[in-house]
Amino acid sequence: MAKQSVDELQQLFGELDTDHSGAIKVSEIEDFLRKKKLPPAYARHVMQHADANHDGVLTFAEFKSYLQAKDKDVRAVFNSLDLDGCNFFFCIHPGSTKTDILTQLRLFSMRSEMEH
Ligand SMILES: [Ca+2]
Ligand SMILES: [Ca+2]
Repeated sequence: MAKQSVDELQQLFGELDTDHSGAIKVSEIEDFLRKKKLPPAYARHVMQHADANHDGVLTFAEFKSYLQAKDKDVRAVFNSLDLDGCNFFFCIHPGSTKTDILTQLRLFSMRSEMEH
Protein backbone atom coordinates (compact mmCIF):
# COMPACT_ATOMS: atom_id res chain seq x y z
CA MET A 1 0.00 0.00 0.00
CA ALA A 2 1.25 3.46 -0.88
CA LYS A 3 2.61 5.53 1.98
CA GLN A 4 0.27 8.37 1.18
CA SER A 5 -2.77 6.14 1.74
CA VAL A 6 -1.45 4.98 5.09
CA ASP A 7 -0.96 8.63 6.07
CA GLU A 8 -4.55 9.34 5.10
CA LEU A 9 -5.73 6.46 7.27
CA GLN A 10 -3.60 7.65 10.17
CA GLN A 11 -5.07 11.11 9.83
CA LEU A 12 -8.59 9.69 9.85
CA PHE A 13 -7.76 7.41 12.79
CA GLY A 14 -6.42 10.43 14.68
CA GLU A 15 -9.60 12.35 13.94
CA LEU A 16 -11.67 9.48 15.33
CA ASP A 17 -9.50 8.79 18.37
CA THR A 18 -10.51 11.96 20.21
CA ASP A 19 -9.18 10.87 23.61
CA HIS A 20 -5.84 9.79 22.03
CA SER A 21 -6.01 6.36 23.62
CA GLY A 22 -4.65 4.73 20.48
CA ALA A 23 -7.90 2.80 19.96
CA ILE A 24 -11.35 3.75 18.76
CA LYS A 25 -14.47 3.12 20.83
CA VAL A 26 -18.05 3.03 19.55
CA SER A 27 -18.71 6.38 21.23
CA GLU A 28 -15.81 7.95 19.33
CA ILE A 29 -17.21 6.71 16.03
CA GLU A 30 -20.62 8.06 17.05
CA ASP A 31 -19.15 11.50 17.74
CA PHE A 32 -17.38 11.43 14.40
CA LEU A 33 -20.57 10.50 12.55
CA ARG A 34 -22.46 13.31 14.31
CA LYS A 35 -19.80 15.76 13.19
CA LYS A 36 -20.26 14.50 9.63
CA LYS A 37 -24.06 14.81 10.04
CA LEU A 38 -24.57 11.08 9.63
CA PRO A 39 -26.68 8.83 11.86
CA PRO A 40 -24.57 7.66 14.83
CA ALA A 41 -26.24 4.26 14.49
CA TYR A 42 -23.68 3.39 11.80
CA ALA A 43 -21.04 3.24 14.51
CA ARG A 44 -22.16 -0.15 15.80
CA HIS A 45 -22.23 -1.50 12.28
CA VAL A 46 -18.66 -0.34 11.69
CA MET A 47 -17.55 -1.84 14.99
CA GLN A 48 -19.19 -5.19 14.24
CA HIS A 49 -17.42 -5.44 10.91
CA ALA A 50 -14.08 -3.95 11.82
CA ASP A 51 -13.41 -5.29 15.34
CA ALA A 52 -11.56 -8.42 14.29
CA ASN A 53 -10.75 -9.65 17.83
CA HIS A 54 -14.12 -8.57 19.31
CA ASP A 55 -12.69 -6.64 22.24
CA GLY A 56 -14.99 -3.70 21.62
CA VAL A 57 -12.38 -1.24 20.38
CA LEU A 58 -10.61 -0.73 17.09
CA THR A 59 -6.85 -0.62 16.94
CA PHE A 60 -5.19 1.12 14.02
CA ALA A 61 -4.44 -2.31 12.49
CA GLU A 62 -8.12 -3.30 12.62
CA PHE A 63 -9.22 0.07 11.36
CA LYS A 64 -6.69 -0.09 8.53
CA SER A 65 -7.63 -3.57 7.32
CA TYR A 66 -11.33 -2.67 7.44
CA LEU A 67 -10.86 0.47 5.37
CA GLN A 68 -8.33 -1.07 3.03
CA ALA A 69 -10.86 -3.76 2.15
CA LYS A 70 -13.36 -1.00 1.45
CA ASP A 71 -10.91 1.18 -0.40
CA LYS A 72 -10.86 -1.00 -3.47
CA ASP A 73 -14.52 -0.13 -4.06
CA VAL A 74 -14.25 3.40 -2.75
CA ARG A 75 -11.33 4.30 -4.96
CA ALA A 76 -13.00 2.89 -8.03
CA VAL A 77 -15.94 5.22 -7.39
CA PHE A 78 -13.62 8.09 -6.51
CA ASN A 79 -11.73 7.75 -9.77
CA SER A 80 -14.92 7.83 -11.79
CA LEU A 81 -16.37 10.89 -10.04
CA ASP A 82 -17.17 14.16 -11.55
CA LEU A 83 -15.47 16.27 -8.93
CA ASP A 84 -17.20 19.51 -9.91
CA GLY A 85 -20.54 19.11 -8.28
CA CYS A 86 -23.16 17.17 -6.42
CA ASN A 87 -24.57 13.85 -7.30
CA PHE A 88 -27.45 11.98 -5.78
CA PHE A 89 -25.51 10.83 -2.74
CA PHE A 90 -23.38 13.73 -1.63
CA CYS A 91 -21.88 17.04 -2.59
CA ILE A 92 -18.24 17.76 -3.16
CA HIS A 93 -17.97 21.14 -1.48
CA PRO A 94 -15.62 23.77 -2.78
CA GLY A 95 -12.46 23.41 -0.74
CA SER A 96 -12.98 19.70 -0.03
CA THR A 97 -9.68 17.94 0.12
CA LYS A 98 -9.16 14.54 -1.41
CA THR A 99 -9.18 13.14 2.14
CA ASP A 100 -12.58 14.75 2.85
CA ILE A 101 -13.98 13.23 -0.29
CA LEU A 102 -12.57 9.81 0.48
CA THR A 103 -14.06 10.04 3.97
CA GLN A 104 -17.46 10.81 2.53
CA LEU A 105 -17.17 7.91 0.14
CA ARG A 106 -16.16 5.54 2.90
CA LEU A 107 -19.12 6.62 4.98
CA PHE A 108 -21.35 6.26 1.99
CA SER A 109 -20.12 2.75 1.38
CA MET A 110 -20.89 1.86 5.03
CA ARG A 111 -24.36 3.27 4.59
CA SER A 112 -25.06 1.33 1.41
CA GLU A 113 -23.86 -1.84 3.12
CA MET A 114 -26.40 -1.32 5.90
CA GLU A 115 -29.27 -0.60 3.58
CA HIS A 116 -28.84 -3.70 1.46
CA1 LIG B 1 -9.90 6.50 21.85
CA1 LIG C 1 -10.40 -4.94 18.49
